[in-house]
Formats: sequence, C-alpha cells, structure tokens
Amino acid sequence: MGACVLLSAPGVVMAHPFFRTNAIWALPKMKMHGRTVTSTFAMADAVVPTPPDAAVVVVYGRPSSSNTQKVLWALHEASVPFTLELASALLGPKSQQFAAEGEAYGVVDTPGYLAMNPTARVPTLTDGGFSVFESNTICRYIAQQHCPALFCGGGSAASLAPAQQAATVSTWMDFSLDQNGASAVSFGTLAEVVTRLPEAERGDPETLAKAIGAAAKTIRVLDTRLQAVAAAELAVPFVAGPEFTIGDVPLGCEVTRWFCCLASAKAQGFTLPKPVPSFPHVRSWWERLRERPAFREGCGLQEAAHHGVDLDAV
Ligand SMILES: N[C@@H](CCC(=O)N[C@@H](CS)C(=O)NCC(=O)O)C(=O)O
Repeated sequence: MGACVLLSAPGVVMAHPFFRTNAIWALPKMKMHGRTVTSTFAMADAVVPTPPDAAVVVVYGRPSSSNTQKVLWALHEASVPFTLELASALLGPKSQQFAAEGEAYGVVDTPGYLAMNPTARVPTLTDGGFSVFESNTICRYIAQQHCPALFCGGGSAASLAPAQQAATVSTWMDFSLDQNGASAVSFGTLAEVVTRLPEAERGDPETLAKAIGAAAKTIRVLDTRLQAVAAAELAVPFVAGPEFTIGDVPLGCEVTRWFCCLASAKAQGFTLPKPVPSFPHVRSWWERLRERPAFREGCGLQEAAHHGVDLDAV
C-alpha cells in the first residue's frame, strides 16, 4: 500500500459520528488507471485530526448511469456533501457505449474497487471507513444514516410501525430494480437505442418498440399505484403516500429516462410505436419531482444532458 496521506477533497464538510471523535484514520490514496482516487477500504496506521474540508462520502459512478443518479439524488435530498469519482467499465468522457475507440473512466476493474464492489459495476458509496454497493441499498443507507425522515411515508403510512413504513417504501424501490433487471429489454435498451449507440446504428424501430413496450409495463403499474395513493390519501401522491420518500427515487430515475428518451427519439425523427402510451398520474408525479432541486442536480439534469434534451421541455 502506498504512503498514507490525509483524505481530502475540496469544499465538503459533514458531521458524522465516525468523525465526532475529532480524529480520522489516515487513508491511503491509490493509483487507479492513472487517476488518483481515495480508497477507504484499507485502514492506515495513524490517527490524525479531522481536516476541515474532509470528504466523508464518496460516490464512485458515472452521471449517465441511472443507478448512479439514484445515489446522487438521494445525497442531495439528504443534504449530504460528497465527492463524485468517475468510474465505469463502459462509458467515459467521449465514448458511446459500443464505440470501440471510446475511452472508459476505468477504476471498476482495479483490485481496490473490486474489494469494495466485487461486481465491477457502479455505483459504490463510501462513508468514512464504510463502503456499500447496490444502488437501492445505498439509497436506503443514505436515508437511514443521514436523513431518516426520507423513510416516512406520511398519511396512512405514518400510522404504520417503522418497519412497515420502511417496507412500503422499499417495495417500490425493489419493484423498480426487479422490473429493470428482469427484463433484458427495458430502460437501459431505450438509452442504448436512442443515445448510446453510434449514430448510424440508433433508432431501430423494432428495438425501440420492444424497449418502449417493456418500460411501459413497469410505468403502467406505477400509474395505477399513484392513482390508488391519491384516492386513498385524498392528496397529491408519491409512491409511499402523500409525501416524498426515498421510495420515489429509483422509479423517478427510470421515468426520467423514459421521458428524456422519448423526447430525444422524437427530436431525432425515429419511428415510434403508435400510440406511445401516456400515463397521466406518472406524468404529474414526475413533474412534481422535476421541481425538486435535489432531483434536478442528481438525476434530471444529468439524464437530460445525456440524451441531448432540455429537461424543462421534455
Ligand atoms: N443492481 C446494481 C446494478 C448496477 C449496474 O448495472 N450498473 C451499471 C450502470 S447503471 C454499470 O455498472 N454498468 C457498467 C459500467 O458503467 O461500467 C445496482 O443497482 O447498483
């Protein structure tokens, strides 16, 4: 392991129990693909004073990844300062996913990263000496550790036991992951066929129709859920009740991808299935999400930029 140096990154300070001792472990920095990133999985041998600008939370990921966006959005919602370290096997600054010449961010295939996240995927989050992967688990961790209110659904959910509230919130997070992971053709395929493939290979009508059909199946369930919450609570609905929770984040990212991809596909003149299903409850829920500064910072603006569309005109 290299020489021990202070963990430091510009402009980030936070209160965390790990640091209230007024001491932190000196953390080694590792060279990963020619870039220096801070590694938190190996403890060093010295205890040093907390630097005033210490970055406690670090996210490894890429802003065009919906799973990374969940984490960035959750951190903004919880007002947790963090540093983003760009990491990916696939997409780098100038690359398209399948462009042979595309330069990947790297990092994910290094021993240091694999020790934190053996799947070699993004995102991973480190918080002091603790690391966690799987985007939904990271979001739950952020809420539980840094902003427990994000687990309270309000309304009828508020009368539930804490474990039941958490289960209600978690259901919609896991539903999102299951739908996206179980279907070989879904939101990720939409992003590929609309944006990530080299220009000449984009817009295949059959692939587009399949991806739109699969994504619509997920969004239809959400539409029904939001309608049911609105009826039960007599309030504007979020997935777990009349208040925003961490449960809105994963589906919010997928729905953002849906709207941005459709807008980009239309702008590129691609042939879309007719009619593209419209989901009024999801649409108005998403428009409410779009007003949240944390959503815009962590997810909306990143995804819109990825697809070359204006978030407010989508
Ligand atoms: N279930 C995992 C899935 C992680 C995943 O598939 N991440 C994608 C990005 S959304 C990835 O790492 N792709 C390869 C890469 O970018 O290097 C999670 O939710 O964190």
